[in-house]
Amino acid sequence: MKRRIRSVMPLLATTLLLALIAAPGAAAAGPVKLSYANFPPAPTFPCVQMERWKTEVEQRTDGKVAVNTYPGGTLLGAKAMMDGVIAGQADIGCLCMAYQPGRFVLTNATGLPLGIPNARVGSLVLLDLYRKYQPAAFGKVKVLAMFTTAPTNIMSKAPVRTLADLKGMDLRGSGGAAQVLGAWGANPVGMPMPATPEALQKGVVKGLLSSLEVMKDFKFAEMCGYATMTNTAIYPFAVVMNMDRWNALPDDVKKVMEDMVTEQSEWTGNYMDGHVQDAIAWSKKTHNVEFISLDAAEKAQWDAKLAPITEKWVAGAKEKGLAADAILADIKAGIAKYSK
Ligand code: DTR
Repeated sequence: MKRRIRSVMPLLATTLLLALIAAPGAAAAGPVKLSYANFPPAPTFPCVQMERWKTEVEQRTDGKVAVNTYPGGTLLGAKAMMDGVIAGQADIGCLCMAYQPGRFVLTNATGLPLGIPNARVGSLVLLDLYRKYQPAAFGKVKVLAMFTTAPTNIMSKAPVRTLADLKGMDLRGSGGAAQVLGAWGANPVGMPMPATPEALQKGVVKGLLSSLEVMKDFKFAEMCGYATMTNTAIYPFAVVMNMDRWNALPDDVKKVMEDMVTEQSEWTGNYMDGHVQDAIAWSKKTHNVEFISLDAAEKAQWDAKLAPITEKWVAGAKEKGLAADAILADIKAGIAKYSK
């Protein structure tokens, strides 16, 4: 008898093991693990908002979800983000729409010089625009947040006080910001933000057009002694999730994430606006950066040069069958609504 039991033991053990392997869901009752890719370094605002989202989601789902974050392009780089998420190389990814301007034509309209006054307003306007028009560019992913930078300003090694100072200057900017630089007579050099510190160091560019928090987060204040307050076009961002991974989530987890879309977008806008103020104070105090204001007459000249950018976008968007005039009207109405 004993012998017989002993002989079936290995069989039982094997059966049990096979059952465990065949039913990983039942065996591993641990959290759903999600990978979240981001392209810039950890201290920058896209990654700060990523960590905030991770913490909130993990708490609000009572540990049903564990988010592994990958800042600094360690999982997906700036331009590979959207396709990488669609292909499932990362479950979630954060992308800057300006790095692929032809791909996100509709939502990139928020990057036109239309007077978005701050990142909070920009983020809410962008999210509304996305929700209303549901652009095909986001059709293969689940959008978890959309937000914008604060308006952009010139940071440079040499002072820029007039359009003449800007003429032919090699400055870094992507998408809408690159068009703005071109319209002012500078020489726009396109590259994602993480490539910019080296380009500045090597002198490939003499400055950049971006939101000012990068003076602190990328320590550009060490190399750029001047900032010219142009307060122009923002950069739009999106956080997207692989559709199959989204569909496979339990309903209560989906609800937590769904409920966070507007909140996270607005939180990021507010964080950005506050952080820009910190970065300005820090740059003045720590590196004695001079912040140059344009007088009204000079600013009017700069603004006048930007009108053709919007006209060009309207023509291109109409060619693609987009309701360009309505889109611009919605952006302007959204700016008025959220600026109150
Ligand atoms: N200004 C855009 C986007 C941007 C602004 N701040 C950061 C920080 C990290 C990455 C991107 C950005 C840009 O210049 O690319």
